[in-house]
Amino acid sequence: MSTNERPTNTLFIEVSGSGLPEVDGLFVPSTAPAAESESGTVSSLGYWNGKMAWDRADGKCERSPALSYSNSYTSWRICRLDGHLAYDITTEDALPPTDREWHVYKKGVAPAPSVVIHHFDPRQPLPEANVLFVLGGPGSGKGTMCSLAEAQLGWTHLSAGELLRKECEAGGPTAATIEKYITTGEIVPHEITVTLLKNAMEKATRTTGQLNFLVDGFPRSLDNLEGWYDVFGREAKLPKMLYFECPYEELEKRILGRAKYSGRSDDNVESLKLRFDTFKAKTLPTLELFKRKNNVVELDASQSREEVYAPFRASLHAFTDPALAAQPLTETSEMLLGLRPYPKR
Ligand code: UP5
Ligand code: MG
Repeated sequence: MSTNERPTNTLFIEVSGSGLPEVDGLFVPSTAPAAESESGTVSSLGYWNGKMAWDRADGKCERSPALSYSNSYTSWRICRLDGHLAYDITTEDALPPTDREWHVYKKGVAPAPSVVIHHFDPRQPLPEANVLFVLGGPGSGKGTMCSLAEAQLGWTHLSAGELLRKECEAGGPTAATIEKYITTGEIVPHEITVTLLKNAMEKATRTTGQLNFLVDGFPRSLDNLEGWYDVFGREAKLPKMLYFECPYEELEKRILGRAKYSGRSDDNVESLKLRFDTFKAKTLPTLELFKRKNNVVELDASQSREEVYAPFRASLHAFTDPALAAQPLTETSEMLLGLRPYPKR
């Protein structure tokens, strides 16, 4: 592929925690003019040695691009302000690695930095996300279908319950409150949940460029919806709701099946009954509101996984990348659909 056919470099890179102020900061797509590099590769604007390249956003570095690839050393490198090397990492990866430590030229003085790749300029507000709410009784298959949409169709799945459980495990200041509400099947105060959702959405958008979100298990009450409006604004478009209809007997069967391996403190008959009571009292009025606004797609979730997936996938179609929609089922998707066993744990 010639350099002219490469996609435009639109990624932004944030380097932090290096302990070297002259390295920490934002790196933006390079504006260095096309040139022949040390290995003789002719690069186009935004590229160096055939790979994407970045300049310091403050324009202070003597060397441009200040974050670029060296073919001679097969390594990504970050420069100090004077143009000397501060960090490198030997790899042929197409982008600067974010999952491994970089080699430090002043070992013992400076720690390896953390490198975050942003798909949108972190100095600008994010573009508006495309959100769908997915609701239904406990065990109706929300998580399974949203995971399928993520594995197969490129959507980002955010389970409000999962975010709350992770926050609880992390043991932060809200952990005890969350644990109390989850075990009794009640709804966690919306300030906690909406903040977790907003942060997770922003992080996913910035680091993956992803704008299609399935928000699973939220809003579980009219109060939750108020919390959403408080944070995302009343003028923002109200997301559509996909509602999973499933009778209690089937929910109980599924939750007790899952209880054998889930490790969830609320996967038992007692908690399930409390969760179901909360669902009827608090969540169904939310469904009614969305129905009145003509903003719901109802799906019969009591059917087999494949029978639920077909209409679910169809409801996402308008926003799904056509190339992903056309691809054959991935192994993960086959497992989620129950067509292939999970590997033994
Ligand atoms: N399964 C799935 N689909 C199947 C099918 N079609 N046929 C046969 N089996 C099927 O599925 C459950 C089980 O059924 C799995 O074993 C699956 O393989 C099988 P799953 O996809 O996990 O169902 P899901 O609807 O996601 O069930 P979940 O238990 O997660 O729903 P809940 O709504 O109860 O749980 P959530 O995690 O959303 O919330 C937990 C608690 O967190 C709440 O009770 C509440 O206390 C708190 N919470 C809040 O306070 N606020 C929030 O906004 C969110 C949560
Ligand atoms: Mg779930």
